[in-house]
Amino acid sequence: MTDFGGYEGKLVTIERFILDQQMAFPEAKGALTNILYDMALAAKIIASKTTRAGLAEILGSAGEENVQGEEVQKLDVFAQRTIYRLNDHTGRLAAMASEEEEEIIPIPERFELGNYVLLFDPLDGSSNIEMNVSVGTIFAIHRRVTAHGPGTLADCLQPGRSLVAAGYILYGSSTMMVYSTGNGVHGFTLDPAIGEFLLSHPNLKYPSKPKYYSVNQGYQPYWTPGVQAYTEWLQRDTPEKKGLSLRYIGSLVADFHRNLLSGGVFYYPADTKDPKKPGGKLRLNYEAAPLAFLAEQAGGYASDGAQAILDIQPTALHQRVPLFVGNRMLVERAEELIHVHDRGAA
Ligand code: AHM
Ligand code: MG
Repeated sequence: MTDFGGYEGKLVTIERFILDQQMAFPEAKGALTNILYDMALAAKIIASKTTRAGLAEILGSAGEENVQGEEVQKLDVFAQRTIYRLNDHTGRLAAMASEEEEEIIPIPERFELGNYVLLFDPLDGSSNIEMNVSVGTIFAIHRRVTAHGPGTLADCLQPGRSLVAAGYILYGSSTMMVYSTGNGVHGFTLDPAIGEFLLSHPNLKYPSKPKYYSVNQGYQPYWTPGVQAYTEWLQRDTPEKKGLSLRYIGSLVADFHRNLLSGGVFYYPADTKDPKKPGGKLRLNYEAAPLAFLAEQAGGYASDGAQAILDIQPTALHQRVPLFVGNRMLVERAEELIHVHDRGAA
């Protein structure tokens, strides 16, 4: 049974929960709390669009967009602008960075600067939208390291270990926001009737008996021997676990979320398919690191195959990294097998 940690039988909005956490852990200052509120608001606005995604063309051709004088906007661009506009003027951030923008995004000069930087993937898996498959937003919040003035690249290139908060929003059969400020992982489900996120998954932990492995098995011919051996190990009954079933949505937030609830491992390894992408596909700063932060908070672990994702010092804003994330025991096994098979260790 879910342990609601004192909230049993109560309707707890995300605002109330965040405020309670702030009072219990006063080091989580007001500004951080407010950035989380703003992400919850962004989630509602983006969700209201993604659930109408299939209608955009019909409405557009019926002239609705023309009346407004607006063109039908791509949803990932819409998500990008929504998050930016909700956060540019609040005085809480020194800079932002997004998968959609090549360089870091400065705070306009006319607004005050704050002590945090926000990195985000506004709509991950957006190629899935046309097929009505779940997509997600991922965000990561660091305290700035520079003393004053506009935020710099150095403020954004911090290891995941320094994150002060991270989370994701999943636009699925319902909309969920899941976040951590370093005091456990908490999930909220949007009740569209009242427009509020309600606490539905307090203190999430990976179940000890994992069920699923998630990987794009279509790339198997390009995998290294270590990843091949690892996948075979996952499929078999072993002393530690029963053989796992394969589930792969191809939408990182949805795959991560399912494994967090059911137990399992998601991996997007480096492979030999595209020599231009030796680090796999996923991005360190706003995909792998925030999910790694949540995974460790939920009793799991994330690795690039050799070391903890959270310990990697980023060198570029959009750098890619191999990612193995899920139950700790499963991810550590990936490290062992990659070490043995791909690095020539005994
Ligand atoms: P995107 O950032 O361009 O949307 O790509 C990221 C997505 C992830 O959601 C997902 O895990 C991965 O791409 C799937 O890639 P593939 O189709 O190669 O399996
Ligand atoms: Mg992405």
